[in-house]
Amino acid sequence: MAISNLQKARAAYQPKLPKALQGPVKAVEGAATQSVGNQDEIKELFPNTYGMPVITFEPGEPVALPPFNVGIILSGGQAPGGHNVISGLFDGVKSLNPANKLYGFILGPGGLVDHNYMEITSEIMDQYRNTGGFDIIGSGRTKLEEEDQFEKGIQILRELNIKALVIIGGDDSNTNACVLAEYYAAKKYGVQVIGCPKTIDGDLKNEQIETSFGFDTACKTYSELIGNIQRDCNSARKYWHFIKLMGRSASHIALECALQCQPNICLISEEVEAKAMSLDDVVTYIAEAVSARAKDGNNFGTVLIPEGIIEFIPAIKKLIAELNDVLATPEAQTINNGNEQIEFVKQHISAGNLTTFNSLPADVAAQLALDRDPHGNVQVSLIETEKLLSRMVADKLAVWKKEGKYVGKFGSQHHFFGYEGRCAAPSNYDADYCYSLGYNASRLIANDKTGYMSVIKNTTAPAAEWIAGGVPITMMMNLEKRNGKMKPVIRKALVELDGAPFKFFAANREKWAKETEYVYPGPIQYWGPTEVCDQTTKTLQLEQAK
Ligand code: FBP
Repeated sequence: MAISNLQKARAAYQPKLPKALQGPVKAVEGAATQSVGNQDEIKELFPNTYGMPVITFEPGEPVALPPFNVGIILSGGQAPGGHNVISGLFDGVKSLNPANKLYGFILGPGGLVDHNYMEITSEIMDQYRNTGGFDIIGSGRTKLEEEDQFEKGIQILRELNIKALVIIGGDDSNTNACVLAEYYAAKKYGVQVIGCPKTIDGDLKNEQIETSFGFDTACKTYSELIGNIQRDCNSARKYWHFIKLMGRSASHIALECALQCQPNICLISEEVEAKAMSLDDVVTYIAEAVSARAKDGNNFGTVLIPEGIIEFIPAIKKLIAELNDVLATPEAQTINNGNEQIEFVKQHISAGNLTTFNSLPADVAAQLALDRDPHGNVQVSLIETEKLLSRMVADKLAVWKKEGKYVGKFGSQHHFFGYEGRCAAPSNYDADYCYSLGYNASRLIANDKTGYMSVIKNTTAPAAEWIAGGVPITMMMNLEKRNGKMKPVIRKALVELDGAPFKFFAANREKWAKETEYVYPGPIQYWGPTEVCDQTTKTLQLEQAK
């Protein structure tokens, strides 16, 4: 494989580990846990894995273990640092016994079901250390939820003599990991399942999980690009740039990029919902800021748009909820033509929702009525909200111009940053965090844990002071409607409007809207002063500020 000089230099980087993981460990158990919601129902659904204690690792005595094998799956969207979770796990299992083997299932959970796997040897592993991407074994979005899939899985796990399976994924994939752990525990199959918190979206976090990996690097990559655009914008002074940012539901990415770049406008979906804003309210909000800047002669600016915003506009949210139910009916499942599907939903939704549906531009309405991803989510990355909003803002400004209320010139450019950041080479933070998550997973396995997520805490401190351990996945669950049925799922962490990151943004945004106070963060740095290279996200820093 041909590699760049940066990749060569990066391959030599030895990620840092928390002190507790630098030698043999002992597992210290906390109190019994409860799920975040629907406790009776979750307890009944997960009788073997409910209520387990939080685990913290502390330095312990060496224990000789017989050799064992481990399987690993990368699930869902790519996130920077996935290869480091695997290298941490690889080094962790080898440190317990050099005869231990690590098998990777190819192209996501489907690889387990289809028995498609490879052994990850040290020669293979060394080519991927500290690199971005998931290409070592690939990823996929197959949903693991049927008994038949679990049974096919156990066949290959037994054949390869695998003691534990590590699933690296977001909230949906870790929900599946939890269901699989329970199933194997109930059947007494003797295979453990451990989860790892991944997603650039940053929405798999809670009291126990500080951040999902990849969020740091992805936001820094987008912020570099936004900063470059802002510099262009401030140089040419002729365009408004509408920049959509990934993050299927939560607006963590948009908020973090706003904190880093100080754009003129950043929409936060959670606020749009809380204020019950309509699409027209959102458009008016942007148009007013454009108009105010035009009065100062500034016919340029930046608008950050979280990709999931459309789902948070209350009327559209209501429409999507009904569309989800309609699309989950057996009758809808038999339709495989886009136009027929749109006609079908139009005939089956309530009058109120039909009015909302018909009021949307045809391309947006069509996307909402088309197929969901395997986890039942609207594929928001396919909806061109940046173009929709700029078109609507232009229309509004044209009306205001006629009325003499707007004096400027409005030219727009559109961008969508998502795939640009998901496979970036991990920042030092993600390189260390991910390696620690993987290494830590090997210790959870060695301690015979199942149904746990690998967690590393206190990560705004130097890596040596990070706290390693495990959290029962059932603790994060509640019941939510998916594909028309109530299902146990991990509760998604949305932006908290009373949280420190949003409050900081809200306290500054009026100034940023009017003035041109752009920050240009520049590219991720790997070598140099620690304040340049090793700082994590502003979100985490604000959340953890004492
Ligand atoms: P995960 O939650 O699986 O990590 O994926 C998140 C994400 O990157 C979203 O930001 C985006 O909406 C979606 O994946 C895009 O999905 P796809 O990779 O299937 O195009």
